[in-house]
Amino acid sequence: MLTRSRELQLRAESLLPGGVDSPVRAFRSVGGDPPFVARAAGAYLWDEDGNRYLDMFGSWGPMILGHAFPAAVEAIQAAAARGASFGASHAGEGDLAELVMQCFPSVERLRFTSSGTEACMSAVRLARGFTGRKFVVKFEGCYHGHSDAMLVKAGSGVATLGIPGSAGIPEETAQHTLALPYNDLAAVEAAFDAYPGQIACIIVEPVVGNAGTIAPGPGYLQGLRKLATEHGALLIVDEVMTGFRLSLGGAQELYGVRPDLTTLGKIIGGGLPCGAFGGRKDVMEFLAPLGPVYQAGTLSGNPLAMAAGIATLKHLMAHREAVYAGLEATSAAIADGVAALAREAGIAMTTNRVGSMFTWFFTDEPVEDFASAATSDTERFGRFHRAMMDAGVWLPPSQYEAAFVSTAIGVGEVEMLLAAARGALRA
Ligand code: KE4
Repeated sequence: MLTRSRELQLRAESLLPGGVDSPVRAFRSVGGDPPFVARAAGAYLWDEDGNRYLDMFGSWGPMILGHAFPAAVEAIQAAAARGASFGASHAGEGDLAELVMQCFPSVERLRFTSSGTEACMSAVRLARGFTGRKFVVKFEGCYHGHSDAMLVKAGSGVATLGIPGSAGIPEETAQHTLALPYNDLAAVEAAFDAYPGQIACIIVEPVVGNAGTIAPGPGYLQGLRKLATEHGALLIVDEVMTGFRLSLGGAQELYGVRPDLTTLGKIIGGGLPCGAFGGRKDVMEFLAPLGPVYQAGTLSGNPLAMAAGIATLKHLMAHREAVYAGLEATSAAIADGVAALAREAGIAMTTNRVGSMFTWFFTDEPVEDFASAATSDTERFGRFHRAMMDAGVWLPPSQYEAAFVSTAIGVGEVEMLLAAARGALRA
């Protein structure tokens, strides 16, 4: 007797490559069939067979307030009743932009997109247009969406599937992307020496989430800032994952670094399709219709996405202290609790956590870049993941992803997760 999820998986595989609309959802690196989600509320997902799971990936970051957050639901419903999309200016764009700029003082102008990929792709094009330079510096294991220039030694699903990059990207494109080791300032200095006056920008995940969680070393982000300024390149901080997550002002607030451009996504749309890029006014005004850099989108600034983002940010801003202190305490209890269980069981585990994003690496090495992340026993991670799923805890289905904690996760959920992990670590 097939489960309903299995039936739906078989149908999906006859319609969508791998049965999914995004590769990481396919559970390829952890094994087993992905359950099909029927509904979600608070800290939980329910699949089509009525099984309940504690959600530890929150739609890959957006659902920081948990699922079906009442204020967001009401805002989306009200906006839908006024029309789903206009393809014309409306007040919601300015309303959300004002909230974003209150959180990110470095953002003097911004533009909304429908995804983080679009935000990063557009920011890189803008940096190239503003500087007149071709080369882009990124870092191994970092993921900035799936635009051609960014899919060089990328993280997330690219690392999960163990593919070097992606087919379909001409060498002529990839050659202008310099992928360097993360947390290595000397490598960046050498790149500027090798390509004097030719590097348009550095784009960086200020806290890496797409190789699993990796924090910047002391002074690393400040070092990137200094090198970019010295060499006339723009610093793009990709806060698609960290924005509104690590603090209301993301990683740039936490680490005190001021980028030239910031990219945003995930939480900014409260679960609806939304991204944004913004920063220095003089740079952003190179964008059409003011300047020569073209960028556009049918659904950019979509009224429903704006409404969901506004409701989400308003709650985060109104309850800032309680939200981030609560996320810190809950995340520490979960991440450190499982780490302690692994120690007791004599299992090699390195735990990297910044705020409410974290990763348990099945390795005994410190994880400070993609090369060290790749020493992890991904087969062991797969066994752990499957056992946790069986126990009703849905972790991100890849060693090279971050787990995310929502404000809907309370003491009861922490206890349930630790009880599940006690057994799952022995799988
Ligand atoms: P999207 O195009 O998926 O909205 O955003 C791309 C992106 C850009 N920058 C960072 C730092 C990101 O983490 C992402 C997307 N993150 C992945 C999860 N690691 C999305 C999940 C997926 O690909 O299905």
